[in-house]
Amino acid sequence: MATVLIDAKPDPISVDPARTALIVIDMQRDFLLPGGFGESLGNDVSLLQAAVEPIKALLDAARRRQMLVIHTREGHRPDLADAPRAKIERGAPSKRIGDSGPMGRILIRGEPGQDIIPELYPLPGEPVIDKPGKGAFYATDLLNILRNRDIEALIVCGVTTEVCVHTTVREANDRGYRCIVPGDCCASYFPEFHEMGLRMISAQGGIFGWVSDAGRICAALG
Ligand code: C5J
Repeated sequence: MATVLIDAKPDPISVDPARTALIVIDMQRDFLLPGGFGESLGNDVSLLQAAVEPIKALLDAARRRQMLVIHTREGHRPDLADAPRAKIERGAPSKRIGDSGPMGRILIRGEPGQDIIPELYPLPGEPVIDKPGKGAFYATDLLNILRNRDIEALIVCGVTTEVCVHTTVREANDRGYRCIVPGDCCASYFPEFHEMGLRMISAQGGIFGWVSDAGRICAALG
């Protein structure tokens, strides 16, 4: 086992890259580009662009180390059978899940808007998890994939910090995974939620994870 030491808060953390997966959460057009789900909820989607370049660097480093790289996409069946009514009807968006927009039907699997942005597109062989909820473990086969690869630590990044990244890290922590969150590889429509979301993870001795950044993780992975 060749471990590497990643500088992080609250303490440096040692991981074996062969037993560590990089999970990139929901870097989809629907959240990052105008005309998608994020904008339909009244958000300034340009704020999420900050995470793209740091994630690219992290993807390069993880792929060089032949680590398991997993991508997730939030989205629903075209017939909306897996979309709770409470989710579809929540708030008063100008466009709702399933409605037609400039990138196809909003947050529907198979539509251009639901797919991952070209800059961070998965390579062949990298699992893509389609998830109906905010957490990547809910109603997906993520846990099976991690167990079959003997993964014990996760690097979790993507958007948004306080929603799908947080939910996934909390789910993973409860399942026994040590989670490292590179703060600059996450973003939110609410900068203050991003800041507080990261602080929540590493507070209290790392109550449900560690916080680092792309530079430190890439330096450790070499
Ligand atoms: C949201 C997500 N914010 N990917 N989804 O609804 O964080």
